Amino acid sequence: MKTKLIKAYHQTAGFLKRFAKGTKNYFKHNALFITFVITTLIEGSLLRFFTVKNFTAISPVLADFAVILLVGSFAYFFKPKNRFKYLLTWSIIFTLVCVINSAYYTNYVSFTSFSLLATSLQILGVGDALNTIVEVKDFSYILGPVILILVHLKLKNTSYYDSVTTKKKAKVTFFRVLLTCAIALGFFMSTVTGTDISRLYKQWNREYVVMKFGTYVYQANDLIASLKPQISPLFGYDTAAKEFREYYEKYPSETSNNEYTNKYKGKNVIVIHAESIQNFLLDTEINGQAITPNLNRLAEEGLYFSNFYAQESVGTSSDSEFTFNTSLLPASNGTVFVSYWDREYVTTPKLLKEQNYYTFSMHANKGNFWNREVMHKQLGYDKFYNYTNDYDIKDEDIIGLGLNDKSFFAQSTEKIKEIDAKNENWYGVLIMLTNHTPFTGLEDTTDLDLTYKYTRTNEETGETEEVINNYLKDTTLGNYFTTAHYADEAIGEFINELDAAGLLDDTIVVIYGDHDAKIKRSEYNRYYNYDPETDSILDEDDPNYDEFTKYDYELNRKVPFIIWTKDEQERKEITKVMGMYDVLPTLGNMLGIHSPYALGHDIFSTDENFVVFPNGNWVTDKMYYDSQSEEGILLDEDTAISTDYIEKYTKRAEEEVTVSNDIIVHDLIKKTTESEEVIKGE
Ligand code: GP9
Ligand code: MN
Repeated sequence: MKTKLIKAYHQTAGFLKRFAKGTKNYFKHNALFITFVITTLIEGSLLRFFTVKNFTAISPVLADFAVILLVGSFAYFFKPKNRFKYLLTWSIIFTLVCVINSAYYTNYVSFTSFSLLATSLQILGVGDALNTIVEVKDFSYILGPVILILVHLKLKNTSYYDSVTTKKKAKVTFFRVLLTCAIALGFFMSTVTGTDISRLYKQWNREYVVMKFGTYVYQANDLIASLKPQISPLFGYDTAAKEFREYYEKYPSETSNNEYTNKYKGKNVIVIHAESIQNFLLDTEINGQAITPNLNRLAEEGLYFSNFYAQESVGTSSDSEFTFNTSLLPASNGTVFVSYWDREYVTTPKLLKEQNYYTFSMHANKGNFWNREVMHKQLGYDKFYNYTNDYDIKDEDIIGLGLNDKSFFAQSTEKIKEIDAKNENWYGVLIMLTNHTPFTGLEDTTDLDLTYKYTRTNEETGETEEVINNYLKDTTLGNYFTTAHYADEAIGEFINELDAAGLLDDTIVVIYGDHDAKIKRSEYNRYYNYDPETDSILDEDDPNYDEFTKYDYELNRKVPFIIWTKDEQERKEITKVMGMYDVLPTLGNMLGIHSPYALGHDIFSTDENFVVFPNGNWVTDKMYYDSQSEEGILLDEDTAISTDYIEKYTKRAEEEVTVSNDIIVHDLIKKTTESEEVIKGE
């Protein structure tokens, strides 16, 4: 018995010794590979640390680990000397993924997509906006390749590259790495649920995908998803068409009958697409001066929808134009204007054309920006007036991306006069531009005082003195107030010009903010927690400190929506929650048009409205729900919310995002109409 025990002891000790030696040897001969794995793994976790914050979760680490091992394993097919080049190439690729996503998240609170490459020219067009979005932390990932290079240089000075492994041994190591990869993958897969797989497939809940599948699986999956515009119409059509039919059977888009039905039928329509105008501006005064006095007046006199959200995705302005005119949501990958412009959509201009309206759009940026020249035709505008062909541009009139709003409106009024003379009815959308990120160029000309003035007693002299702090001056938020103030003045002047030209008599004016200004949360936090004594943000422990939370930020993204007429003033505020996709059903009912494919609702005919965002988040009057983190907040403290309520809207959000994307990708409006015609024998 004793000898048996001794034998077992010796065997175990031998095994442990061999294992330790083997491990030591492995590290000794694979130092470069291990450095590659560790640095790349840390980069992936660091990205989650700076973005979605779940860097301690195990499943994304396992997924990252498996991807890195898989990619890295092929290094063993190279001669030892060339392995460095192979691993460095991949280290740079992984680092780029992290740097770009990190910077992108800083700006858009989401992860980037290959489909944006198609729109990269648009992004370049935004010019110096790029300078403001990159932070030092976004470059921290570069340490990965730097460490790899340093380790390589160190190893080069030793006999490492001469001593490491024979071909046969390399093959064995390759299979060992692959086996480790398979084990990591196995552990990872055991944590994956059906919902996870479905989200990976759909890819619109980007934060969730990164949180669960890690950085590198996300990006690889995104690459596949981004090729979908070319590939996916070939696959999945039958399922999409079936779901499409079922959706509209379950939730038919019905015409409404209420006090506003046909109220503005036959009226001309001017739509003002107010670039980056957020709703809180209307309630904001700086040193007793309103930022948007003209919008305030129009909101007071007209129908003012004060709880209104844009539903844009990466296509920003163009997405809002799309949703406004179609009552569909933006595409889950890429943008409709750039990637899916050739599909058929039911739109406000097209529907009005059936009533003999002349339809047009006007914008003082280049015509090819967001592919508008092509897409506006598809949306049904008879003519798109743009910077390239139709406006007189003097150098001194350029602010930011193009002609300033005041000159744009003045020149547009002349064109509208001509249109009005030639057409019985018309519908025109004017897309503003000056209040565009980075909100610069007007600092020296504004009458808005962004400083903070107060009096205090000088401790030494005992006299009262006035102190002037910069406060919002030279901050992005302050610059935003300045350009928004200018945009508001431009709107005011435009209304006067239209009035003077007699163009308001038979016209309704519709104004919407196209999306929020994408200003960082920290700027708002400072704005709302400003301490004049120290000229900085209050201490978090201060009893007056009131954090501007992530939910405050999301809710503050609201934009104004106003319907105004000169003579028949409604003077009504509608506080029910509403989204951009509710415009076509609501405004359409007033104009006597209807889209059978609208996802939104006529706000005057719904009991409880809800707004779904392209990432699956949703909001009602009772709650804002973040489906990325699966948490929400109550908006009405007096009402209890059940889990059924949350499940109901989360499911509805998924259904809406899916059906909308299917319509876009598979061109379902066109295809199903065609097949119905075939059935009817037309
Ligand atoms: C570009 C303008 C701004 O022409 O509409 O676009 P955005 O950057 O807001 O999408
Ligand atoms: Mn915009």
